[in-house]
Amino acid sequence: MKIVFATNNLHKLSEVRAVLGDSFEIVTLREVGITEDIPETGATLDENASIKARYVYERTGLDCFADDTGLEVEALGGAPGVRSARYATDGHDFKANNRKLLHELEGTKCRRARFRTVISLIRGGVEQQVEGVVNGTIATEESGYEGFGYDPLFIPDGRSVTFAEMSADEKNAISHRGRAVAELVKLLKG
Ligand code: ITT
Repeated sequence: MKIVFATNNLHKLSEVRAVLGDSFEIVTLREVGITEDIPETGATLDENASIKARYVYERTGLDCFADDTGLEVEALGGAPGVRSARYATDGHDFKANNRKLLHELEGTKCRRARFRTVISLIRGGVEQQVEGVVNGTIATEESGYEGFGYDPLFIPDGRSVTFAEMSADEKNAISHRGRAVAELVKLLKG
């Protein structure tokens, strides 16, 4: 089954490909001729996932899905949340985002956080949403080089290492995106 994944994030693409396996052929934005950044103007993850998926459906008429993900930190009232990509700067500067997060949490005892992924699927013109969540804590310094984004700072509950210290398979087995994609598979196979 062919389906377009509306992302420009190559890390996401490889994580999702690994979970979806061989039964689905993931087509990239570039392969369907969409080279521009899709504007993420929504106020919530749900809205942005929907905006990205609808953009692709309107342009191509193909079955597609989009993921919007945010890191929600309890002591920061849920920030950076929907602004996770542009927390420190206008771009996707992972290093600067992590530095800012550590700075904001300096001296803070409560370091509880969660990653949340919302996926919007459009199939046959009908849209459905699923989500995946993983709870954890924000470390006091970066560790590990795997993954991307806030992974070097996020220690999922039940583990003593960050996502960036895990293999892609280990992260996918418990992560927000792994869980959301498992729900997506249920929709696609249902
Ligand atoms: P697309 O919109 O093209 O899919 P993006 O990088 O803009 O890619 P999001 O808006 O969904 O993706 O993600 C916002 C940011 O959240 C992203 O830039 C990372 O900093 C962070 N993020 C998302 N998923 C993550 C993960 O699995 N691990 C660590 N950080 C993550």
